Amino acid sequence: MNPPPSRYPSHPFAADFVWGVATSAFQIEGAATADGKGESIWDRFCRQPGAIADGSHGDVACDHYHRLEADLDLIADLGVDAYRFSVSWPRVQPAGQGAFNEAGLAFYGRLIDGLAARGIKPYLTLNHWDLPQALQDQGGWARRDTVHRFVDYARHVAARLGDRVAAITTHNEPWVMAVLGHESGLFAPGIRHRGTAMQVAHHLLLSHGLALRALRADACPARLGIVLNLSPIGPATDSPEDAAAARLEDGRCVRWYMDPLFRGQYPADVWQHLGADVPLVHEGDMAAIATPMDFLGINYYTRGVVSASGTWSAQHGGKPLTDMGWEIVPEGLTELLLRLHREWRPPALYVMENGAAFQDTLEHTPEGPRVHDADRVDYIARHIGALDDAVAQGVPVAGYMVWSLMDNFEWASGYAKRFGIVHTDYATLARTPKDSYLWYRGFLRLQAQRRAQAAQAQVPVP
Ligand code: IFM
Repeated sequence: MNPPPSRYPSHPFAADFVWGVATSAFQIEGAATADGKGESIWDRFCRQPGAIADGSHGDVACDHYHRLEADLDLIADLGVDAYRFSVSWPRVQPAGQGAFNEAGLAFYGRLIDGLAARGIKPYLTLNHWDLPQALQDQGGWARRDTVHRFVDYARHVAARLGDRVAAITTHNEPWVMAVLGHESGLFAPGIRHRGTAMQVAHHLLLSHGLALRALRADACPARLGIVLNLSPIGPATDSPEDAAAARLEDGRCVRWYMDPLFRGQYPADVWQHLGADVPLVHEGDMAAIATPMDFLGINYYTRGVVSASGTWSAQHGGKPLTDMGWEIVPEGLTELLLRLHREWRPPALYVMENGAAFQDTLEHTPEGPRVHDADRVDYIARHIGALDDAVAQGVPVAGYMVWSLMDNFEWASGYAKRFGIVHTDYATLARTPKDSYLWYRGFLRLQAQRRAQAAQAQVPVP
């Protein structure tokens, strides 16, 4: 299927705008113990009864580790400029400190070289949640020493791979690791303690800043940043109580990360609200966290609606939902990008993840297997339109990546939630490009044509 071009956003994007697709190591690689890989906190967490909705784990996942070449071809056929992936820390440094695992590093070397050979820019994430379990056994991200272990790991990976990637991001979604991992306990390592969560968040931010300083001192040529999951968060009603609740939730989810990264301070209202749960901050920490970045990455999926009687209200104002139960609010992306630009002025912004889970059906037709995921096509098209609206209003957005290349392990939801633009058959591990893949490919071809036309128009007539 090739949807009509009228479905594509009409404005041309800048010639150097980066279009991509994203994944993360634990969600697709599998090969949980292959070639010397160490255990991660997610390997361990999946073994806890009831932790994962369908009782699954990441041992095989999409088996990307053993299907690298075919998956690289899928990425290349899509026509993207960039591929965002993460390095599994326990694959390259099994104990999280000490010896590095050459076989693990070699895998990422092959991945990066394979992308380069296909003309695709690698965007590398150092930490997409899979902390080595050996470090968790010593206290994990709640322990200050883990900050220094991360900096060592970052320096080693950057020294080995940093000259072959376009960008390195330190952490993916520190809020998720801190709050879902250590306050609600829904994600690994499954801790339920707010004070611990706030200390974890501080250590993640600190390790980001110290890693940036170290990589710059090592003359790492890649552009450096972090990726936050952010949403516009508003009140459920006009009541002052709901407004106050929404402001606080915005403080905990957005300002708690943006203020230290761009202003070197935590928001005073949230600090006061936390009482005894505030993190221990050493002298110099805040300046380190605010080390200037080359870009800020954001992941956008939905908005937040908050009421005083219970945060993240269930009232959805009639908006359609994805299979995650998340409201579909493309205009929220425009609003968010405008606010980030207005309030914190990041030097450049990338939408590092955007996409949706829907119940897809794999159909066996005479032409072969097909997945008609019109909902996902619509979701992506409307969000690219919303991004376009922000760009038109002057926000310096430099790139956009669809989450995700293929259906994969969706954390505590297991394999039941499908975010891929490529369908994964978990029985056979066959990949089938969905209509959304074909749509995105068509969109990217149109962008490439426009770029070529623009370049031609600039060539002086002899
Ligand atoms: O699958 C996740 C990803 O790992 C981080 N961002 C949100 C996605 C969808 O839940």
